[in-house]
Amino acid sequence: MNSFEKISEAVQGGQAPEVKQHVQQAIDEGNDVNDVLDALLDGMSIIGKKFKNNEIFVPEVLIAARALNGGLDIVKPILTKSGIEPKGKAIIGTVEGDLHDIGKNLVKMMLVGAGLEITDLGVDVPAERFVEEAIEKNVQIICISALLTTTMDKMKEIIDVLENRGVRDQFTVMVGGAPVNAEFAEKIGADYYAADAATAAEIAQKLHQED
Ligand code: B12
Repeated sequence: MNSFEKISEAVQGGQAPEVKQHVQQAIDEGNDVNDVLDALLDGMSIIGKKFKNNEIFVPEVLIAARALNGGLDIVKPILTKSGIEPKGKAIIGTVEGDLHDIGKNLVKMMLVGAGLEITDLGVDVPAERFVEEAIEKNVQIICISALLTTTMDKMKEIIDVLENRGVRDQFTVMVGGAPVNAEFAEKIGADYYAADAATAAEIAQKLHQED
């Protein structure tokens, strides 16, 4: 088994110390940190499939998620080491009723790496709070994550609150998460959809070049 396979296996097994050890080893061997990240996500993606097929249940998923986060803690400083002045500000959060935060945290990490200053509102964030924080922190971009088909409509609610308060034009709204796609983003009136964290960072960077 190569280092990447070991990382993926250890995430699937929820073995936090092993994940950290293999991640560190892969980095020390000189592997590209993006490939190490892919190996971590590969483990989680397999867990996702097993969860879907009822082969494993919430506790196993949580243990795998904790192991994944241990590995992410090691790659994070490397991915975010941009050493440049913030190029703009964004807030990010997961919608009300939704507790999934692994993808959100990855997007946050990549945006920090792209040079943005990020305020993380966490999970289960009501629409009003997204808007209040965006205004108070004077951000340019509002990033919204949803992982459940039952919560993705909360994204529309945030856009409605922005419109009702007459501030919709002040912000760029970017949405993402497994059930979300470009068509849904357009339907609810979001400005951008990104399928993954790297694309989200590319979009954010482009937006600032246009300023
Ligand atoms: C881990 C997990 C959990 C963990 C969450 C731990 C945590 N701290 O996040 C726990 C065990 C708590 C959990 C609970 C539940 N879960 Co869950 N969970 C998952 C699982 C297996 C993986 C999600 C994940 O982290 N993926 C890895 C990350 C990296 O990927 P990602 O989140 O998609 O993020 C990427 C992109 O989507 C994008 N992105 C994400 N956010 C954003 C935001 C922006 C702005 C942008 C641009 C991009 C972007 O970039 C990310 C990185 O590239 C998925 C299965 C799956 N395949 O998605 C189910 C899944 C999402 N869960 C599901 C369900 C049903 C539940 C529960 C209802 C189960 C239950 N019966 O209790 C609860 C709901 C709890 C709640 N209220 O939120 C279903 C949802 C089905 C649906 N259609 O709605 C899924 C799809 C599993 C399934 N197939 O049945 N879950």
